[in-house]
Amino acid sequence: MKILDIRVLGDPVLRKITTPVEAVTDDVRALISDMFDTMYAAEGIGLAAPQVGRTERIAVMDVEGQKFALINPEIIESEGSARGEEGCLSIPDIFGEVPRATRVIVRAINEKGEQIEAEGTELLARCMQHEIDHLDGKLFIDYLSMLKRRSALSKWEKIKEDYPNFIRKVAQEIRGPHHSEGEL
Ligand code: K1U
Ligand code: ZN
Repeated sequence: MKILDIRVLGDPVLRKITTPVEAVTDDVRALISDMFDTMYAAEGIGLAAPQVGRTERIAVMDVEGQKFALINPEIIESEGSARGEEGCLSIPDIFGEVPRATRVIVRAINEKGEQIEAEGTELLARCMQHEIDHLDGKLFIDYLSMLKRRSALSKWEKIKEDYPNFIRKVAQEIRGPHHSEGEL
């Protein structure tokens, strides 16, 4: 189990466009495993590689038990639109309403190197879009109106002092599919 540092708003890595993964190697699988550990420790429902300082096109998510590691994901179908509140592990304590498609189909490669098509609706669809945005250097605050974005950024100016060098250290907690509550 390895918990990685999370990069927060202001770290240039969050604005980089990621590089497609050419082969699903043991190193890629190790990164995916560390990303899941980090996501569970941070109590998130998703995590993208730039959030842990990496530039590979990889995201993980676990939304109500629907768990995916998506390598080189792309949205191939989307429908509907709904506004919903989002947060981001890289912008702690800031929230905002973002319009997203309510159903998407994502084509990706899984940890075994197989091509998959995953359907997401509601929160899973939202999470898939949020994570794929991270892989394109986009953050949920980019969707806010100028007024709301300004207010979010001015709040962030104070909060960011808690994260020297744009690094968020995540405390190790036991959570996730392999551990039951109360287990040490
Ligand atoms: O990528 C990330 O920063 C993770 C982020 C993903 C996300 C949050 C909300 C909507 C869509 C995608 C989080 O997991 S932040 C944690 C969080 O806000 C949350 C946790 C449980 C249920 C719903 C949201
Ligand atoms: Zn995020």
